[in-house]
Amino acid sequence: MAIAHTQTLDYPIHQVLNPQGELLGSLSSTLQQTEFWLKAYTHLWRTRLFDQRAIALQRTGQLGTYASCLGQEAISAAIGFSLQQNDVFIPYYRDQAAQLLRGTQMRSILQFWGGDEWGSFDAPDYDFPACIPIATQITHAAGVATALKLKHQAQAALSTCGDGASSRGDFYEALNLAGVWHLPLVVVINNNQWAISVPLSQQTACETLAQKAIAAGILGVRVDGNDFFAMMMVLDEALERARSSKGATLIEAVTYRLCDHTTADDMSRYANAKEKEQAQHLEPLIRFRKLLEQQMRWTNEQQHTLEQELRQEIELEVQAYLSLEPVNPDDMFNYLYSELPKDLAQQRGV
Ligand SMILES: Cc1ncc(C[n+]2csc(CCOP(=O)(O)OP(=O)(O)O)c2C)c(N)n1
Ligand SMILES: [Mg+2]
Repeated sequence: MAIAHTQTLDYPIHQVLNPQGELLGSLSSTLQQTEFWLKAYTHLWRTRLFDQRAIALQRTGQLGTYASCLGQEAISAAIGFSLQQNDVFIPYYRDQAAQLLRGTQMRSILQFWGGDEWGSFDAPDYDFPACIPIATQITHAAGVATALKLKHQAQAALSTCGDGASSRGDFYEALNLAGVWHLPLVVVINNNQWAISVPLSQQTACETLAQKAIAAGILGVRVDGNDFFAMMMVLDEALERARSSKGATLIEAVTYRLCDHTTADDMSRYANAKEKEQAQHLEPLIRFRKLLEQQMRWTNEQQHTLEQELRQEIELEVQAYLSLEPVNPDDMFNYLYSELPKDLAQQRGV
């Protein structure tokens, strides 16, 4: 008997708002409200302008390093808007949009990237700091989801990671546990097509990342990560499944990293400029603006005012960050050991 070839797995990409700014399907009652559109659009721009400002701070020597979320804002903003207050958010480092919605201040995000770990601790009680080690946060999230399940609480744990992270053992182990223990967990992959300079095609032979859910026995979904509305709809459903004990969901949000990996990278050395240029046309803020122009007669003047107000809001936070007391470099030796090993004691002595 011949073993059948792997079949093609059909995971359509859910889309509600197309790149022309047209709504393709009906929206839930919350998503229909134009006040909500404005709130969401404002937040997407808040995130983008904050991101730009953070890069400018880094380029002028006022921030250590920074991981931009340019082009990927809709994924994280939708997460922030769809989580309930007592859900647990276990983010990674491109989740500025959701973190801000959860209550983290811009000054704290800057403080963290400025090299001061205290910036990580400005999150609501339930949430975790943004995780830098790749994929370890998914195992933590499975642990959180286990605790929520044992306590019989109608809460969900939601964690995020990149496409590269989905090749790590931690990712598969966490998903496996989520399946076998039927955990209230949602994992969102920000598939931005790159893991630093490694393109997705060199990362995995899987046709989609959503299909990685199959082996874990959980639900997998693929969604246009540049479509804020589709993201909201998929997330609402996945979170509701988690909260009502219906099991875990893996969401692959398809997008493109329109920025360098971090400020320590230069993607022009490895990325195809044409591919990036094409991705530019699909990014989330352009299509949202088209929707507002078509449905709400959004004007250039309104856009200008919005950006000006946001810039003022951001500047206050930047000034608050810049006036923080610098950290004591000795702190990196001070809190790891009760008694400092010899070699570290020597280093501190220098
Ligand atoms: C455990 C671990 N290994 C390696 C690294 C170095 N590293 C930082 S980001 C990154 C690529 C991650 O790519 P992806 O998961 O696609 O996320 P993206 O940065 O594209 O959002 C790597 C390998 C790390 N931070 N942690
Ligand atoms: Mg990536």
